[in-house]
Amino acid sequence: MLWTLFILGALAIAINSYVWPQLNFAGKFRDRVKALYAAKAGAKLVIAQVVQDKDTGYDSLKDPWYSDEAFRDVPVGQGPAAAGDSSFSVSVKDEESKININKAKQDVLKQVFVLSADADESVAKEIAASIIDWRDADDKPLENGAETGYYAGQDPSYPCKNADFQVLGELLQVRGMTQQILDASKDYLTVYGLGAVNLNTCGETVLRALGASEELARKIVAYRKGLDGEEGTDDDMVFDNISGAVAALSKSGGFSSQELSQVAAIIASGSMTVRSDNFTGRSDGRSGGKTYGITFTFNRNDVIKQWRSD
Ligand SMILES: [Ca+2]
Ligand SMILES: [Ca+2]
Repeated sequence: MLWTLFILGALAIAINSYVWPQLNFAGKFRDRVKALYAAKAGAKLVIAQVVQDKDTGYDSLKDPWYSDEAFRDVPVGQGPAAAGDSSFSVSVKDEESKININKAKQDVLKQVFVLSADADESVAKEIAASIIDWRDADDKPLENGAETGYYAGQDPSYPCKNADFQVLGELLQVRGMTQQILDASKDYLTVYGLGAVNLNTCGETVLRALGASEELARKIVAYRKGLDGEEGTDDDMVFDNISGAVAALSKSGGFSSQELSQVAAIIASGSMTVRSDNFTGRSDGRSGGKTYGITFTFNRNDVIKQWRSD
C-alpha cells in the first residue's frame, strides 16, 4: 500500500517535471505550424488576387491587389474550433514600381544612391559604373567602374560576375557599395522585370532618379492620388497608356510646359511603362503567440521567382 502511494507520487512528479513541459512544447509547435499555414494561405490569396486581376493593358494602385482593404488581417478558418485562432496580414508591391539594376542606365542608378542613401556624388558614380561592369559581358572597366582586374586585387579576391544580378544582396560585392547604402536604397531597386518603371505605381524617389525634378515628381504623385490625396482610391488618376501620359498631364492644367517636356523626355528614353508583371508579397501568419512570415516574388503567370520564410 505504501509502495503504491510512493509510485503514484513519483508518477505525479514525473508528469509535472517531464510530461507537462512536453505538452506545452507541443502546444507551441502546434501554434507555429498553424501560423505557417496561415501565412501560406495569405500568400496564396495575394497571388490569386494578382493573377485573377483582369488584364486591362495597364496596372495601377487602383487595382484590387493594392486597393482592397479586405486584405488586411484576415482570420483563417471557419467554425468554433478555428475561430479567432489564427490570422494573417498581407501586403503586395509591384516590382515595376522600382528601378531594375539589370537594366537601368548608369545615371539613373547613380541618382538612386544619391537620393535614397545621401551617397556622395563620387561614391554614387563609382557604384553605378561598377553595377554596369558587374552585369555586362566584357572585362573592360568603365570610368569609375570595376571588372575582374579590380576584384582580383581584393582580399578575398573574386571574379566580376559579367552577368545579371539574381538578388539585390549581390550588390554588396560591387565596388563602392556598403551595407548602409544598400539598406537605404533597396526599397527602390529590383532585379525583376523588363526594366521599364510603371508611371502609375512608382514613388517620388524613383521618378526623380529617372530624371524628374523634385517638384515634378511631387506633382505627378499628387495628380495620381486625385482630390482625396490618397493612393489606391476611386478618384485616382490612372495612365492607361504611356504614349498618352503627357497629354493627360497637360489636360489637367497643373504642369508647366517645361515639366511636360521633362516627362516626355523620360518616356522617350524608354524607361517608363504603365504595366506591372512582377510582384513581391509579404504574408505574416499568427497563431497563439507564434508568428510566421513569408516574403515571395511571383509574376502574372503564377510563376514563383522567390520564396523565403523568416
Ligand atoms: Ca563586365
Ligand atoms: Ca485617390
